[in-house]
Amino acid sequence: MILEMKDRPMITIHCLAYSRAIRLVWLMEDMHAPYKLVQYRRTDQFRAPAALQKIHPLGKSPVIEDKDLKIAESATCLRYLADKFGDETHRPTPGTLQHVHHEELLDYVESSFAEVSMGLLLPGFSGEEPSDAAFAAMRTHLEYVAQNLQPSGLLFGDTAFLADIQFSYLLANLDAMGFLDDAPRIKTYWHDLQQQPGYQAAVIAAGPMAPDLTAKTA
Ligand SMILES: N[C@@H](CCC(=O)N[C@@H](CS)C(=O)NCC(=O)O)C(=O)O
Repeated sequence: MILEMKDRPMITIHCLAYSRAIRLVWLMEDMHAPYKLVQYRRTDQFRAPAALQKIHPLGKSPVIEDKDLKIAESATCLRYLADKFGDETHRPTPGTLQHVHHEELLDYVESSFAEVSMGLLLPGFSGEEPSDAAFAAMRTHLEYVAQNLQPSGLLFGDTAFLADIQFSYLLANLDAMGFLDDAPRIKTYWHDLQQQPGYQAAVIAAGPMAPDLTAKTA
């Protein structure tokens, strides 16, 4: 929902198509928090357009603006937004071991899981076969993620926490390329994430997290 409300803080989300920024839209929708969405198309080479370079020196998405403050890095943005709106429903209680574990998983996604995922996604996007080493590394990480899931649920229950939201973008792209086909528990996890109301609202507002690869080959 894109609202301008007088007495509530207005966050701007700079959102590239098919990008990690859709994670932030999901959280804002879950919190019913007002935000302004500025959308950018990808170039023909599937890169960010030059316009994003004017927003932040790295020229990547997401970037959020809150008055004079600009923040990149989706994990930092998620934490900032949850704190800003006093949200208590997307993280375990502070001071508990669960909370520490949640922070660990939230950081793990971009610090470790993304690199291993990109080992498959980047060759995949160029129509090349990833290396055996890349597949082996992915298997190790997908097993680790599966070990952290509740027996029949998400990471911490049935509703998405920040770490679940953070996983969504990479899982969407891995699944779109068929790289989750041999990982049934992770495939179910991704299926369950897509049933979350915040995910569905985010996709309506900002578009899908992964391009429809079947459309290209049809
Ligand atoms: N670690 C950063 C990654 C940001 C990032 O790489 N964003 C991608 C979109 S998902 C991007 O802007 N790519 C366009 C490009 O590099 O040209 C985060 O979690 O926000």
